[in-house]
Amino acid sequence: MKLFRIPIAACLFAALLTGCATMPQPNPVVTITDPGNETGPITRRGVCVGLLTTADGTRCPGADVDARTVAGWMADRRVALVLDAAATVAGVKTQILMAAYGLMPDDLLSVSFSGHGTQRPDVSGDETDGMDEGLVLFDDVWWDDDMWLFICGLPPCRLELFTDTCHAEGNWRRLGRAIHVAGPRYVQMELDLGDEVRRGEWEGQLIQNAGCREESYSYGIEGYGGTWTQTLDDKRVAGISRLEWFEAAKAEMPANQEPVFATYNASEAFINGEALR
Ligand SMILES: [Ca+2]
Ligand SMILES: [Ca+2]
Repeated sequence: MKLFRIPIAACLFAALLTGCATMPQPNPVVTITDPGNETGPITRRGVCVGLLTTADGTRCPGADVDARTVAGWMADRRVALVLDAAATVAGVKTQILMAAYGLMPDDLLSVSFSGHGTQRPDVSGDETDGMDEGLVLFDDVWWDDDMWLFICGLPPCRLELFTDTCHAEGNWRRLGRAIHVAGPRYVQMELDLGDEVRRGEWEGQLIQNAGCREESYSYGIEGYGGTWTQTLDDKRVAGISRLEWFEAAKAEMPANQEPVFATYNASEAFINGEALR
């Protein structure tokens, strides 16, 4: 979602003016739900991250609602709901690692991020648009390059990302990803930029359900949620496939926010598999 960051120096100055040297921080919140039925044909786990507020006091309208909404889609599995002060870069990585522990290639790990996204000039030469994208977590930004290397360290599984942030399409980067365009099943392969940026390999399968294109903004309303997440929620139908669900929700989106369905090494069975049950 659109980011209006308040410089840390300004926050400290404001704190000194009010005689408050340390700003109060909310307690970390990680709620683990476990229906205890992980004994089906595959194991399913979820991590839902929402940042209504970051350490510098920046608010992201509706991000907390989104995390709870997505967690509600995963009532069949163990879910870690990671909010605000618990959603530091280290905290989010830890929750994903714990959820991924022991997963096998056909198992499903669903991870959602709702909060602000941001950009910086590309530092590694792998961006066709010249900009890195990052998730604004509680204490710092989790940049796309680092996220991809982190993913490469996960056990091979089926990883489903829901990212409702500004610049969401760019939250992870890897050559060879495919963008699925609604309507004709046209698949555009990303440009090959050379061996130098061919770093990081992962044998798992990835689907990203992104709220907007990498150059664009996602929007949300405090107390209601992100436009993309809530539109997906409106289009929830039992038995719908992942790609059908994406396309049904995308058709309802306003013209200023175009969601993206991107994949890496994902099988047709994963892409067209049942999204909800
Ligand atoms: Ca980019
Ligand atoms: Ca990058």
